[in-house]
Amino acid sequence: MTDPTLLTDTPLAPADRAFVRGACPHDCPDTCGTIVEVLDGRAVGFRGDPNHPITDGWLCGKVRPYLEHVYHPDRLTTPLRRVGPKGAGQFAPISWDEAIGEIGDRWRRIIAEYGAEAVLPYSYSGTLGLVQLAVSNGRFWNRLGASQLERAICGDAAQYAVERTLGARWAVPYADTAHSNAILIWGHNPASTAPHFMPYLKDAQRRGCVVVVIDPKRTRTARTADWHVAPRPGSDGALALGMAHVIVRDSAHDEAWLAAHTVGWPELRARLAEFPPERAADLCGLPVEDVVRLARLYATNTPSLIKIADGLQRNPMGGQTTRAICALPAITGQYGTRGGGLAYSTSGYVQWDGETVNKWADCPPPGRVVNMNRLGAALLGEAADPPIMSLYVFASNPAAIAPNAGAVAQGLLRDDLFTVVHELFLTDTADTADIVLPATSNLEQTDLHKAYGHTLLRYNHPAIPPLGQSLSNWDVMRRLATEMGFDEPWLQQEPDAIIDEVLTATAARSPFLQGVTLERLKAEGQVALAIGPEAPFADGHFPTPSGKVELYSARLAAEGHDPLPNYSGLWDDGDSDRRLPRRRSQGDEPLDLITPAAHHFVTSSFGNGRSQRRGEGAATIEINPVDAAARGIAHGELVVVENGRGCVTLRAVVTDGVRPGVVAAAKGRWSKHGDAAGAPRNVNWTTSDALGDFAGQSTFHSNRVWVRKERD
Ligand SMILES: Nc1nc2c(c(=O)[nH]1)N[C@H]1C(S)=C(S)[C@@H](COP(=O)(O)OP(=O)(O)OC[C@H]3O[C@@H](n4cnc5c(=O)[nH]c(N)nc54)[C@H](O)[C@@H]3O)O[C@H]1N2
Ligand SMILES: Nc1nc2c(c(=O)[nH]1)N[C@H]1C(S)=C(S)[C@@H](COP(=O)(O)OP(=O)(O)OC[C@H]3O[C@@H](n4cnc5c(=O)[nH]c(N)nc54)[C@H](O)[C@@H]3O)O[C@H]1N2
Ligand SMILES: [Mo]
Repeated sequence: MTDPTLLTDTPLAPADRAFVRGACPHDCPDTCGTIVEVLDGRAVGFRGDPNHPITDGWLCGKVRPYLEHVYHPDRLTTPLRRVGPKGAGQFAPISWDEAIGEIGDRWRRIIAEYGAEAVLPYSYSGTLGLVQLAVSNGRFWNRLGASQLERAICGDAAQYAVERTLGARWAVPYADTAHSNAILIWGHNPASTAPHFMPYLKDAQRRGCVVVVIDPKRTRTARTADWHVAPRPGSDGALALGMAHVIVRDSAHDEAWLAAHTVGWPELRARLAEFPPERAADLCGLPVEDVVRLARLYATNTPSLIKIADGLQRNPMGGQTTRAICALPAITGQYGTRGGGLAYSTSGYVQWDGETVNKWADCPPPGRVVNMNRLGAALLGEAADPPIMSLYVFASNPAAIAPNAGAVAQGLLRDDLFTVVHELFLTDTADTADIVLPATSNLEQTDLHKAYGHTLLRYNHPAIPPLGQSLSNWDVMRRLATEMGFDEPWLQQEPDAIIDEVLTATAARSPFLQGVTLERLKAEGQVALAIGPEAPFADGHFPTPSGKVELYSARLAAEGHDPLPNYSGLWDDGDSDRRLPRRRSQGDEPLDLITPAAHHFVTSSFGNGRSQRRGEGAATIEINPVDAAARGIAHGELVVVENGRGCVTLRAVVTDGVRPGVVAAAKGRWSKHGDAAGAPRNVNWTTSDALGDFAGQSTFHSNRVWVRKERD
């Protein structure tokens, strides 16, 4: 373990205690600076770093009780081998040598028969660190020649859309909201999912900035807004194009800016003719006055900022929806202005040098690609050549978080599938493993974190020794490499050597990393990227092939997509309807089920936390009084939520906080904890594993379900 860094800037620190700087590793744009108080090798305090400008000394409700997570009585401390039937969750402890030896034996046999592509690593966002995620996703698996995982479960359609339109994922910083006169928070719920943005929003509001939230659900953020607009799920593309139509009709657009900085304005302008506000309003299920008012509010209260995240694009039109929204700041000439433009993600400022992270040049050609959203189908035969014979899961809990959970469960229960799960806890996924390996928590490992909501890098010093025999992701990769007989030195590097190597290689081509060194990161806590005070795109240059905002994208055209932002209306994949075996009674129309973030969990992380579970309460579904009455459902009753893919029982919350036709149930519950009727299921037993329009995107929110009283 690296020596804990004693913080000398904590004057009242008792002499026997160490205060160790860290970074919150969880999937959240805020990537907080943390301070761990350590006494005799045990963490006794955990708080937000007052010297971190975004964290500002406070932590969210999810990670405030972090020490409960670290010292949870259910933490795994030794490797385990399955002793009961597949999926029964019965295990016996074994040593690391036995576990690694058994994995090696099984893999050698599988590889001899089927080739290395029969092994699929599955990981996502349990931690977002450079070493424990990015490098652990890459090097060993590439050397092995395993299947590649297409990691498209979260925001890939939006990322792709933003890159195709603007050339880079750069975003207006939180603090620039000080210059905004209007902020449209569109399909995003920062009060839960980016909590450290909220003080900036409140300050802006106090100054008179108008805040609008566009979300089918009245979220915590929507409750704080000046205006909540609740369109139908998936209709946002029509809303954006309808707003653009009004802006042009009002001559509130910026013709000079469009001429200088965009490609395809005449074509888009022609497209806008198809979206008069009446049609947009009809598609969105909104009064036409609201579409007009929203357009005017946006175009006249400049600088006006649009802030989006990923909820809005988890549907079959998510990519084109994002393109339509990206067009609005161009039409009003606001890219490059402070407090205007688009705030999506800052993750594009630095992309770690791919070769150093992955070592492609020293590895066999990349294996075939499996989309993580299709896990169930892939395990059940969609990935046929070769079949997937071994699954290695780390930093993810696919049995709880992947769509179409019934298919995932069926795939995981395949008797001939050899599954290894590296975890802190016996999750839904770990219960289906043949071998379970104990993972360190973030307090027990070294890493470097960059954020997707701001531009500070932060080093995570290990604060305490690993609990029990737990090992970090990278330490397990090192053992697996040795077991498989790989002797490349880059499979055995220490974390600091990796961080140093990746930083140096990335800095060689990224001006934003100038002056950022491992030494500074270790000594200073966070280090800011060298971005300067200007707004993104302030120089009028966009790193697209044309150097302009590509309203018309030749690249998208070449890829077979509509080159202009569009609203196609292609919503449900039809699967849910087609496969529902029965029931059409008592006005029983399907409803659109959206599954947004839970306030107290990070997807399924903390789903077993005592404080977080208490905070989150029962497994519920919000339903509008109109829809509840039509189905004879009273507040607090158990309801069955079902479609052709599966079902889950939830407790009804009858509320006008969701619009008619829409129901909402939070993501992230563990199936093994039981739904509201005690069955081992969660909402993902109903969600779709169809792929979206761009980049293999997940489509969790395009999910038609039937809702009925449990005893009907
Ligand atoms: N507390 C908490 N924080 C988290 C997470 C968590 O699970 N819990 N998850 C983390 C992760 S993995 C991510 S990707 C981010 C996501 O951050 P967000 O995108 O902010 O979170 P979501 O709740 O997924 O989606 C945001 C909102 O989109 C709305 N929505 C759904 N469909 C539509 C639509 O078609 N149109 C519109 N306008 N709105 C729609 C939902 O009602 C929801 O309120 O948050 C991160 N932070
Ligand atoms: N219904 C529905 N489902 C969704 C979504 C939705 O909107 N609706 N959103 C999706 C989105 S946006 C995302 S990003 C995914 C997230 O899905 P996942 O990436 O699977 O994230 P988590 O559910 O947080 O699970 C992470 C697991 O990693 C473990 N872990 C944490 N740190 C480490 C570590 O250092 N090493 C190892 N080996 N394990 C570790 C944790 O204990 C936890 O069990 O979920 C998706 N699921
Ligand atoms: Mo995500």
